[in-house]
Amino acid sequence: MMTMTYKTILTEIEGNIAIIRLNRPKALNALSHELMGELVEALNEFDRDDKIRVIILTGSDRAFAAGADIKEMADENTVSIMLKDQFATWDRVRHTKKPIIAAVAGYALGGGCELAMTCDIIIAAESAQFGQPEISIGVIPGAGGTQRLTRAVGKYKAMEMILTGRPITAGEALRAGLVNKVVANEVLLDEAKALAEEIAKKSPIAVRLAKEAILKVFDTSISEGLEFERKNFYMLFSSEDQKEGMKAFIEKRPAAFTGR
Ligand code: DAK
Repeated sequence: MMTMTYKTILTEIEGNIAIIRLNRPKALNALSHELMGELVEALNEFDRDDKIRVIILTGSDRAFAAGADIKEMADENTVSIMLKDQFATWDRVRHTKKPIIAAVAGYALGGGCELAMTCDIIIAAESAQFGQPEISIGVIPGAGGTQRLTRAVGKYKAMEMILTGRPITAGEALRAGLVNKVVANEVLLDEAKALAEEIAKKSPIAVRLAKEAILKVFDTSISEGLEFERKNFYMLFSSEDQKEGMKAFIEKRPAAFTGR
């Protein structure tokens, strides 16, 4: 059953399960402001709907999401990006009360990896690649990557991933504890639905309180880190390397960083 109509996502309901599919194929599902706004609207819609027990968030075979939209960010400065306060939108994802299963195929990079990590369970197709490549465009993760990735895979693996920007495969992600399960590409959504159906059978209130309790573990110490990351992320928009990195990406040429 289809639900509301959106421009950058597709939504569907099957029994007690809502499926949200990110749908900007030409931009590899880059997370534009519009897409994030629609995603949050859909999450709100399903969070309020008593018939829905579990939400699945997925992308295409090629990309879950290749990150925040670099073309939207490239000309931002510290003040403009702060005033847009996109964090308010992103924060809404983590405040969703119902469990969200990310079904990830292809690229889950930058904000895409962060979005998957904000979900509660991650099922990966064999084609999935997880990475935080922000360093290559002159910034750092800005939507929780330094905090959530480190909590998931530990300091050393997180350092390597974030400082080199190099992505890891689905198999490596499984070994590192970043994903729950790796499945063949063709059965990704079926596997996510099977898991969702299992959870949907439990008491919705117990599921809600269990999710809340599990997340509390992170909240007690994650907040300071997120604040710190945010300020540093804003600060990078005063640097020449951010301008150069993003411009070079758009012009499809290697970036020449000066460390200024
Ligand atoms: N943004 C905008 N467009 C993107 C994109 C992105 N992140 N990723 C890909 N595209 C676009 C490409 O520009 C290209 O568009 P056209 O040239 O055709 O118009 C199209 O998607 C296909 O991409 P490619 O031609 O590059 O495809 P390839 O197969 O050759 O390469 C790739 C795929 C995923 C390796 C490559 O596209 C790539 O490196 N993409 C960028 C990956 C990346 O650096 N991601 C991190 C972005 S920074 C925040 C919240 C979150 C964030 C920041 C702030 N707040 C709440 C304030 C997060 C930041 C990031 O994610």
